[in-house]
Amino acid sequence: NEAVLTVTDHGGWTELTLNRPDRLNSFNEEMHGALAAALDDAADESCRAVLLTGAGRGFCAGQDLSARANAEGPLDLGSTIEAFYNPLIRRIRGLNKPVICAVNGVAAGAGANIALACDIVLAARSAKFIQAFSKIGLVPDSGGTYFLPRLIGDARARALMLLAEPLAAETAAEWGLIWKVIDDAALMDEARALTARLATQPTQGLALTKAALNASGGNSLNDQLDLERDLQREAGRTPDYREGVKAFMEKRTPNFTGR
Ligand code: T3D
Repeated sequence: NEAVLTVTDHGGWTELTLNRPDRLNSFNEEMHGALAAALDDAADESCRAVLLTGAGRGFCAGQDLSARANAEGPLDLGSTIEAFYNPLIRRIRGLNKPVICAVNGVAAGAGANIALACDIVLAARSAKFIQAFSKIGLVPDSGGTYFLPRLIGDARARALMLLAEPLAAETAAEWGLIWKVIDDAALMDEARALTARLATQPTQGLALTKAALNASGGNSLNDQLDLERDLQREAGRTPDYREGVKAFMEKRTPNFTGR
């Protein structure tokens, strides 16, 4: 019985691979549980960056619908959102280090929005993003209605969500939905190199930057300026900030410890 999530410790950073390839890595409760536990483990300071990807030809097709199809009587999907998807998005956004997503193939439903919750999204040239929810009568979840209009504007977000048409990776990058498109064969090498590089950076400063950006969506400029002040105060107290300035003055590469 193969693990539904593969966790690889690369020494300083962790690679998490959704591993239900014959179901396009769609989520069942077991995979939710494994991913939640792995993200909680990744909060440890020994891990300084996380890479999330999928096994096989897809990234993630959202909720595994086979369990839903056999259900008798009305389902309370609100309770599964509350129990699984919302905590997952909060874990990714709240993790105190960068989360990189390598979208290796189709990302549909919650799978698309889980990718968008990550800090830096790379996608294979062949990948597609599908807000599949409307096709089965559901509402986009996992933060999609928050992230999508902010990333690409309301007009594009609305059409994607109402039509459920696939968005090609290249268009996604042109529109600012994701960071970069990479040739399929090079995706994982590039994603790993990027994650490994981030794991050598001033982790606390990156975590505080992430906190500032997370808050930006709902803050006024005044509130955001106050927050930047508070976070900068914290960043200024870190050993990595000291090291960064010292290395700059000494014209050498800084040796950050993540503290
Ligand atoms: O229920 C709740 O808790 C509420 C939460 C909701 C969150 C959600 O994510 S709702 C949205 C759920 N996801 C979808 O609606 C997407 C369903 N999948 C697709 O539309 C297509 O599979 C794709 C467009 C993603 C890919 O199409 P294609 O043609 O490349 O592959 P395929 O042939 O459709 O899929 C390959 C296999 O994976 C296939 O199984 P088979 O025929 O080989 O035995 C297919 O049934 C299976 N699969 C794909 N997605 C799912 C799935 N099985 C279960 N659940 C899936 N979501």
